[in-house]
Amino acid sequence: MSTQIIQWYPGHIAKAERQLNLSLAKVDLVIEVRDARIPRSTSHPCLQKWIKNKKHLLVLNRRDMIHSTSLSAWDNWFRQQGQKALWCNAKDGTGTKQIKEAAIQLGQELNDRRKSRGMQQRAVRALTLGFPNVGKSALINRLVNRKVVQSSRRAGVTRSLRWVRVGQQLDLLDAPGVLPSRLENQEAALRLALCDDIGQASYDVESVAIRFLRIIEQCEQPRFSIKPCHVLEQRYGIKLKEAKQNAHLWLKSAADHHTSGNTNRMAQRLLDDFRKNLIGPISLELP
Ligand SMILES: Nc1nc2c(ncn2[C@@H]2O[C@H](COP(=O)(O)OP(=O)(O)OP(=O)(O)O)[C@@H](O)[C@H]2O)c(=O)[nH]1
Ligand SMILES: [Mg+2]
Repeated sequence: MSTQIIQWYPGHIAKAERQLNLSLAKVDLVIEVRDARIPRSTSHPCLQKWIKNKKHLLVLNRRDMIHSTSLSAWDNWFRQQGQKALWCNAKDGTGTKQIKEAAIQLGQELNDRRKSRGMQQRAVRALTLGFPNVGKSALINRLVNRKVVQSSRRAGVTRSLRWVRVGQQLDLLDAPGVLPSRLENQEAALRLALCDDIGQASYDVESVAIRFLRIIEQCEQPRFSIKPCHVLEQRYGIKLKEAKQNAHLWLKSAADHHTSGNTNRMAQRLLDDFRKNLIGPISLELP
């Protein structure tokens, strides 16, 4: 991307990072949550520094928002890097049982060590860490099978730390999402904006929608699945050909049809539909 369209680092994120640094001392395990659509862009550069010698679980959430072929490709890639990815859908609960079991298993290992040193056993303390809106709070609610923490569509919902007990063996700490203070790569910033991981105050909705249309044009999906550009065409009745020539033209035509010519509202609708998974599974990053 040639021009910088996305600016951020709101004050509440700086506060979130300070809170995070204080709470890290109190936990044994970091459950890192990333967005399956953008596993690279939701990997925080400070992660290794934060984890140090703590236990670590890597969770890829929103598995329902990508195609199974992309999931397998990423899963293999992580394996090659010596990492095991736990895939889940924190909205309907798929894969969350395995996360709970893995956390408890790591807690057991910690307790075995404590026991061998003559110390009392206790529940493992885990912190959910990740970018805003990746689904950390939704995951916690799934792990306890109750709505105990607030979870909703916009980034920056969780503003303070909150401990949640999951049975006798696991204590979870819900924390606000964190972002790197600087992001040199504007392509990654665009993907974070598309996935609603950064607040809308940081960018111009129309510019982001135009760039999304250009991604859609080139989007290669696995064989037998409908191409996202065809989904767009079916959904909004605007031919792909127009978008191919000019994403601005597509937005204008779609706005004429659906939002009384208001391109800003149309841009918002397009992004909302993507975020609600109405344009089909789209991997914005592949290994
Ligand atoms: N489709 C789908 N939606 C999900 C999934 N996980 C979470 N969501 C939705 O994504 C939205 C954001 O979830 P949150 O749990 O608030 O995300 P968070 O990481 O806690 O966000 P912050 O507190 O802002 O950092 C909610 O509307 C969830 O219902 C998932 O796996 N699939
Ligand atoms: Mg939250």
